[in-house]
Amino acid sequence: MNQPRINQSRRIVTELPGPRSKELDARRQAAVAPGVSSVFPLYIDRAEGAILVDVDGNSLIDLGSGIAVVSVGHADPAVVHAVRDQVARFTHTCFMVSPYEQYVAVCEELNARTPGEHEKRSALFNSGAEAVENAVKIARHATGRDGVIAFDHAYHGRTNLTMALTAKNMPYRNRFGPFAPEVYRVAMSYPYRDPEGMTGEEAAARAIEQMERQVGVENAACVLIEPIQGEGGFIVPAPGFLPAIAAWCRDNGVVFIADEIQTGFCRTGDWFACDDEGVVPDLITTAKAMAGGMPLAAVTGRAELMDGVHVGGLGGTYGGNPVSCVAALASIRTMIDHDLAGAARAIAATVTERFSTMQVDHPGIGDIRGRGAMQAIELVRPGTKEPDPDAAKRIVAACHRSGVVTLSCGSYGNVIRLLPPLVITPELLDEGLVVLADAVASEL
Ligand code: PLZ
Repeated sequence: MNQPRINQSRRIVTELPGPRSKELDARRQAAVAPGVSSVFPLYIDRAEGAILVDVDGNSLIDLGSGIAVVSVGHADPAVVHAVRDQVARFTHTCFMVSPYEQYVAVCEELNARTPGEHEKRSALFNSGAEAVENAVKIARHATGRDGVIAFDHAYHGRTNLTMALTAKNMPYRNRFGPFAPEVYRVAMSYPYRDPEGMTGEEAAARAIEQMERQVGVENAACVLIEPIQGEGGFIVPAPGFLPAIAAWCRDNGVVFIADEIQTGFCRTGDWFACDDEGVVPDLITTAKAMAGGMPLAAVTGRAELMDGVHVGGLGGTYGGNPVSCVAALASIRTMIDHDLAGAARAIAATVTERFSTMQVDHPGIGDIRGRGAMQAIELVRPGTKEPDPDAAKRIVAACHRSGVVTLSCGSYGNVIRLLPPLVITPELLDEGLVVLADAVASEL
C-alpha cells in the first residue's frame, strides 16, 4: 500500500511542461471552465514533504504549499494514516444528523489553541469563505446590527458576501455583482505605502475615524481583518495597529473577527498571527493548514457570542466531515511533535537573510516583509514605489521553468510570496532560494 518515499530534491527530466502535462492540458482546455486557472500547468502525480512530482517525472520544489495549506508537508505520515483509517471506518453521516467524536475533538483543539483563555465554542465548515460567511452571521446575530467593516487590500473569498468583503476587482469581483450590502471598507496599515513614520496607532486612528464617520458605532456588527494580509500582498500592519482596532471594537460592542485562514496554524511562527501582539479576537476564522490538505474550516469564538445563535442556525451537509476532522487532529499533532512554529521562525531567518542580500543588488525590490514562513518581496520600478507587476510575473515564470513553485500576490500584483511547507529541509529551502535569486538576477 505504501508509496515509495520521494527524494527531497529537485530533478527536471523533461522540458517544462513535459509531454504528459501538455496532453492533460489539452484535455483540460476542452473540459474545464477557463475561469478556473492554474499558475503553471504541470499536472501533479504525487507529492511528499516539499516536493511535487509531476506526471512526466519532474520533481519540483513547492514554495507555495497549495496556498498555505500543506504546512505539515505533503503526505505527512500521520495525516495519511489517519485519513486512510477514517475512510475505511465511515466517511460521512452529516454531523447535523448523527454526530461523531472527531468533530468534537477538533472543536476542543480549536478552543484550546486559538488566542485567549476565555470560554469558547467552535463550528466547522468546508472552506475559508464559508467560515467567513458564518462569522459574519454570528456577529450580526449577536449584535443585532448589520454593518461589516473590512479593510483595503483584504481577501476573504469568492462567495457573494466574501466577494463584497474582498478589496480587489480583478479577478475576484469583476462583473460578478451586485454584492452583498452593508459592507464598508477602511484604510489598512501598510507601512511601506503609508506616510513615512506613521505608527500603528496613527493608522488605527485613521481607520477608526472612517468607521465612525461612514458606518457609526450603532450600525457596526463587526470588524473583519486578516492580521497579516495574504492575497493582498503579505501586508504586515505596523505594531500597535491591531491592538488599537481590537480595543475600539471592545469599547464599542463591535465584534472583532480575525481571519486567520492564511496565517493560522504555525505559519507565522506562532499558532496564530494574533498571538504576536497578544490580540484576542472575539471570533476567529481558520481553514487551510488546519487539516493538512483536506477541506475543513472553522469559526471559533467567545461562548457568549456563539451560544446566542438559535439551535439549527448554523451548519451544512459536509461541514466537519469526519475524514477532514481526523486529518486536522493529525496535522495539529504533527505541528506540536515537530515544533512547526519553531520551524517557521527558522525559515524566516533563512529567507529574510537571502532577501536582504538580493535587495542590495536589486533596487527593484522595494520592500521585504512577512513573518515566519510567510515572507515576500514587493517589486517596484527602481528609485520609486511604482508597482512592477510585470517583473513579478517574469520572476515567478522563471522559477517555474526551473522547477520551483512560487506565487505572486498583492493588490498591484507586484509581490512574490513564499509559503513553503514548514517541514521543508534546509537544503531544499536553500536550493529554492538560489533559483529565486537567479530568477531575480536575470529578470529584474
Ligand atoms: N480568507 C485570508 O487567504 C483563501 C485564495 C485563492 P477558501 N486564500 C486563497 C483563490 O484565488 O481563490 C482565503 C484567505 C483568507 C479567506 C480565504 C478563502 O478561503 O477556502 O478559498 O474559500
